[in-house]
Amino acid sequence: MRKVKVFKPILVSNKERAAENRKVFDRLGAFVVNIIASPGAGKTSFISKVVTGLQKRHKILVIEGDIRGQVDSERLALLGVDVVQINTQTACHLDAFMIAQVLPQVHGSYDLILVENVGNLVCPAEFEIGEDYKLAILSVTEGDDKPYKYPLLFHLAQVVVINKTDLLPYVDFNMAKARTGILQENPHAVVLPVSSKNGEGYDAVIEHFSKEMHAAKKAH
Ligand SMILES: Nc1nc2c(ncn2[C@@H]2O[C@H](COP(=O)(O)OP(=O)(O)OP(=O)(O)O)[C@@H](O)[C@H]2O)c(=O)[nH]1
Ligand SMILES: [Mg+2]
Repeated sequence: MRKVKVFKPILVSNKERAAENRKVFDRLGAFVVNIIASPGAGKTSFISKVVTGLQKRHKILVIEGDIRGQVDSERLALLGVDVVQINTQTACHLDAFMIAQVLPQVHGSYDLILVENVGNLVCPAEFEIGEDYKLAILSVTEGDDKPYKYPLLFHLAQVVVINKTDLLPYVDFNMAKARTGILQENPHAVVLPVSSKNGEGYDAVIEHFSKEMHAAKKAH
């Protein structure tokens, strides 16, 4: 039997690579958001709304992570935003090494880099990529119990967007229960309910990003 020596745990070396990515992001001048949610929760819809709301005043890049294909990239490129695609083949998450592989394709400067992680509520939370923060999206059709059952993401996410609020009349989603579960994991989380269908709540999202980008620029 052949033995392979593992010198460092994968997550430790990922963390080191994430720190290197961070230096590149800093050189680009970018505020970087790692967007994590279940398949279909509305990551691409959210990114579309944010791009539409901010692209007149800010230079934005989207890094799109999917197991296969470029459906979302093509959808976003129609908005005129720069998009870089990563296909993970089998992996259920983006890691810092995958991000590092595409960074040489990124030129110029960006105010905001939005990373759409692979649709999954669990694995992506475990891997840092060099982001400023993780943003979780929970859609009301998934149920108000998700923060209680999948705690890691809600523990780590600085911002939690509750999407598809236009569907609230049709589903048993208790907003107060969801909010309590999120805040139990992270009392400092910013919770932003939105509808990507009718645009409700996006004024607060755009204001939030504008403030974060401004604060990050001042800090550098
Ligand atoms: N009613 C309603 N539908 C929404 C909303 N946001 C997204 N959708 C729909 O939900 C479906 C999935 O949205 P996407 O934005 O593609 O979701 P995603 O998380 O990017 O999906 P994957 O990339 O496949 O994981 C699409 O049919 C959207 O039109 C919303 O706020 N309200
Ligand atoms: Mg998508």
